Order: sequence, then structure tokens, then C-alpha cells
Amino acid sequence: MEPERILQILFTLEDGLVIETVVIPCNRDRTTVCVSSQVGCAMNCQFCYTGRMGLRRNLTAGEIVEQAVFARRLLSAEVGSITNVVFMGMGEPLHNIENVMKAADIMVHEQGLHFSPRKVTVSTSGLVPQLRRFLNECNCALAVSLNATTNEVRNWIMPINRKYNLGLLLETLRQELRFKRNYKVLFEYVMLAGINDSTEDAKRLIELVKGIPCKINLISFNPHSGSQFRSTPDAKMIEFRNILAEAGCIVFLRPSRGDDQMAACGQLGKPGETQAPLFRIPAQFQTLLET
Ligand SMILES: *[C@@H]1O[C@H](CO)[C@@H](O)[C@H](O)[C@H]1NC(C)=O
Ligand SMILES: *[C@@H]1O[C@H](CO)[C@@H](O)[C@H](O)[C@H]1NC(C)=O
Ligand SMILES: CC(=O)N[C@H]1CO[C@H](CO)[C@@H](O)[C@@H]1O
Ligand code: SF4
Repeated sequence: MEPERILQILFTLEDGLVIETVVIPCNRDRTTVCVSSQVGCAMNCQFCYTGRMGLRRNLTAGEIVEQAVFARRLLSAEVGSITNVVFMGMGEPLHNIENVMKAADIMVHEQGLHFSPRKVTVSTSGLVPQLRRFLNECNCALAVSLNATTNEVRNWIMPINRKYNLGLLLETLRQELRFKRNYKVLFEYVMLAGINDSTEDAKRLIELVKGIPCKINLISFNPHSGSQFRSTPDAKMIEFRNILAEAGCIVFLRPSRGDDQMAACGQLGKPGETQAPLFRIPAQFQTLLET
């Protein structure tokens, strides 16, 4: 069966700035709306279009909720009702934590949109103090983008790691999740050919997440024009998945397809608006990425 196409909605805000919302039909029982939480983003993950724009402003709780309300109204007839919300559009949600938690509350409140808290997922690149607060004050699900298994690589592709490194991030999760019942954090791991897809990476990943109740999503990178990164071949992704599964991890593979879901999230924005700096490629990856 052909996957149904994702739908992108552009909103012009009162001040003329534009944000994107994405609706992703997964199957008959699941349709996800991916909402933005900021205009642009300050985190500057390398080769995320939104990151390239820099941060313009935070969205209000109303502007965030409105995206889900509008998607629901516009699309329910076409794609079946919306079942899940992910905060994975433009912006780092936990950099706008006040409004994001307010919006999440409205989304799960029975007099609001009445989603199950398990079906509302806030995704972060790893702002540690805010993440701790989120886990203490909000019941919604949490996804953390790892994307790398060493500080060296993560410092490069996700500069927030220079402030809150992998060890601190994972130790915080290990501590905080002891106080939550039946709660699993979702780790997002975008596979980049030759950057983070080795057998050693798989083994390191197993060690890193030890003791943290979690699920791991391996996401196929969707190369876009101007990107220096390439996607990991399917066979290698399966091998990587198997190593994790054999070690007892709960792991999912996002099949690659032309309009891959997560490539739609996290790569929003206009490439023309580039302002944030690109970092120097670490020496050991230079030849790989230049060929
Ligand atoms: C967005 O909100 C955060 C705190 O919630 C604040 O630190 C930051 O300065 C705000 N950014 C802008 C551009 O207003
Ligand atoms: C890191 O992960 C997020 C999603 O989890 C993705 O949107 C982003 O593009 C990834 N960054 C890189 C450099 O792969
Ligand atoms: C940091 C690190 O170990 N990166 C590895 C990612 O995967 C490639 C192979 O696919 C290795 O060459 C890198 O060393
Ligand atoms: S991947 Fe997410 S956190 Fe990183 S720059 Fe893009 S929008 Fe911001």
C-alpha cells in the first residue's frame, strides 16, 4: 500500500511571520500532527533548515494549540481524525517551556482537545534544566534527539551538546525517570552514513541508554539539497537495529521513503533565510563529506 502523503500547512501569524505544521498519516489508526513551538530555532543543529534561520520568537500557547485545532478541523474528513501530537516542528520546545507546557495541558485537558498524555510528545535536543522541569511538571511523553554516541560528534551536529553533554543528559534522564511510573523516554537517532552508523556506535548506544526506561527510533536521514550528509543504507540500518534488539532495547526503524516523516519535521523553514553559522567539520569526517 502506498503511504499517504504528508500535508504541510503554512500559517501566517499576526505579525506576518510564517510557521509550518505537518500532518502525517501513518496508517488508518494513527494520524500525527507535528506542531511548531517557535519561529526559527536557536539550537543550530547542523543542516536543520529551521536551525539555519536562527530564533525569531517564541510562539504563544494559543498559537501552538491553534495548529492542532486547525489541522483537526481541516483534515479530519480527509485523513481520519488526528490521534497524536508531536512538538517536532520549528523550534526547540523546551526553549519555550512555559508556553509549551501550557499548550500541552490544553491538548490533554478534557475540556480542551482531550488527547491522551501518552499521545502528546514533546521533542527536545537536550536542554537539561528544562527537561528536568518538564518531567516533574508534565505528564506528556518526551522524545530526546541523540543522533550521536560521542560528545565529539554530538558537539558538532548538535551544538547544544557543548553546554549539556551526553553524560549529563543521560544521567539526568536516569535520575528523573526513577520517579515516573510506566514512563519511557523515546530516543530519536537519525542515521547519517559514515557519521554515526557504525557497529561501535550501536554498542556505545546500548551502554549509553542502560538503566533508562526507553524506546529508540532509528530514523533514516532524508538528504536534501545543500546537505553534506547522506543516509545510511537500509541493510546497515537493519544490522544496527538488530544489535540493539539483541541487547534487549526496544527499537524501531523508520523506513525510508521519499517524503519521510521526520525529514518533514526538523527541516522546516526557508533555506534562503540562512544566518546561523555552520561549524568546521571535524578532521576525520572531512574527506568523507567532501567526496
Ligand atoms: C523564549 O522564551 C524563553 C523562556 O521561556 C526565553 O528565555 C527566551 O528569551 C524567549 N525568546 C525570545 C526570542 O523571546
Ligand atoms: C537530529 O534529530 C532530529 C530529530 O530527532 C532531526 O530533526 C535533526 O535533523 C537531527 N539532526 C541531525 C544533524 O541529524
Ligand atoms: C564517533 C564515531 O565513532 N563515529 C563513527 C560513526 O560511524 C562511522 C562508520 O559508519 C565510523 O567511521 C565513525 O567513526
Ligand atoms: S533539529 Fe530541532 S532543535 Fe535542532 S535546530 Fe532544528 S528545530 Fe532546532
